[in-house]
Amino acid sequence: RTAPDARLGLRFPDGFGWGAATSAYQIEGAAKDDGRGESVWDTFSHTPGRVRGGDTGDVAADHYHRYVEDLDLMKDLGLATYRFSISWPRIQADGTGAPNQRGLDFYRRLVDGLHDRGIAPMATLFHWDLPQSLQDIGGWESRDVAYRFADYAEAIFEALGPSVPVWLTINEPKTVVQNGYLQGHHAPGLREPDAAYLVAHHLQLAHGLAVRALRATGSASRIGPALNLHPCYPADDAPGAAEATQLYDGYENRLYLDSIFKGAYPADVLADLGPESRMVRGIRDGDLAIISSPVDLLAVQYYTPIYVTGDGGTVRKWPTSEASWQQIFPDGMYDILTRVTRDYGDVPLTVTENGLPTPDRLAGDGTVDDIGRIAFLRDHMAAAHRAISDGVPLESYHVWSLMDNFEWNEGYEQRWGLIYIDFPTQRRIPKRSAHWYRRVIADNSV
Ligand code: GBH
Repeated sequence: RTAPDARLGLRFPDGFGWGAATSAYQIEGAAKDDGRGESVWDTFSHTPGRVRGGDTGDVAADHYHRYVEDLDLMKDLGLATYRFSISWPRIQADGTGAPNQRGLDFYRRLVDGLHDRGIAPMATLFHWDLPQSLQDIGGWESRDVAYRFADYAEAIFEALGPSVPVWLTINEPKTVVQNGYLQGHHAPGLREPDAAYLVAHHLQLAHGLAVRALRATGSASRIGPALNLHPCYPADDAPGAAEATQLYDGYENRLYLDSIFKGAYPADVLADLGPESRMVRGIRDGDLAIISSPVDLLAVQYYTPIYVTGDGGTVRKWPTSEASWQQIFPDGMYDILTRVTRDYGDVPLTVTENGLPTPDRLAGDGTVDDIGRIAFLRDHMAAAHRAISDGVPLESYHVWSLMDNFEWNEGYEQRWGLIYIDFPTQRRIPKRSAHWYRRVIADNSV
């Protein structure tokens, strides 16, 4: 085998769901259309020095206006499932009160357009674009915001409930905690460790309240969390590396998984935070019962492993992509999928994000050759296939991302899409990886 687009001959189970993913702030643009309010990412991206090149999501890939063309591109790829997120400030400009009909109408048109093309919608309720008005009253540090989220979820379920078969609650609570409140690279841009884990608790609470809100409508749709999980490995045999890895895993994975699937936060993490931490003091009787409300599936997002040293630091072992935080390690996909099945039972799994940025260029002949993306996706799909063969109940897989988009603090420089966006003209050009993926989907095999 020489060419990355050569076939491995790995056939997936009949009906396996091949998909692609996006999120509202990263693709929609139309920041002021139809009564949309401001989110923390509008504030953050418009603050000088926060995003590379001063980029913002004001226009992004203009998907809000071009969604019909984008739906046709999805159909052309042969997608079985499309994961997108709903912009809270389009539905409630200030994060509270009666839903904005024009905002709901956009998602109604999108969902209908997916059904018309035989594509199953998978909708995330929250992919980081918190209404700024709610940040002004404390954001996720405020317990009340979890209840505001439940009201928002209820309004969405009432408007769209039955036509969306799979709901995801909160995208990557860990990223809000770590990047929004520890490192400050994401909105709201804070560096407050004590606040960060209280935020984690309130995000988990919000997740559980949304699960209950869906059940209260009597909907037959399924719902679950969307967690970015990191397999953690000791960097070496140094004394303490294994122990440090265990605690690291607690903060990366078990904090979120155990609270949902076991109804308890991991004891080692709670002990490390300490009884006086704002999080531990913020946990009330009954919260864990809400957080562990039974879910129908677990959405896993896998990008990179983490190697932990004896002093609790991290090192790189594998080549990185254009994103310096990402080490390319396909076996990590196998490890994380088999691990969640082993530790949390046979809850159905979906991979809702996996991908990498590549240095894509629009060539003179109008093509985009992203052969590195093909190799990456092929190797990760092969690892997912191996996990399925070993009994993991994986039902679908979504490439991050359907199209190039606003990559948060990195702006538009990193290109993650199967479809190239020429941002000055908003022209869409399926990359070589898109043509490759179309064949994978058609053959149900890599
Ligand atoms: C996902 O996050 C997101 O869900 C998605 O929106 C995003 O576009 C995609 O992956 C690609 O990044 O600035 O060095 O502190 C993946 C987890 C968390 C990885 C934040 C990058 C920032 C690293 N991401 N992290 S740094």
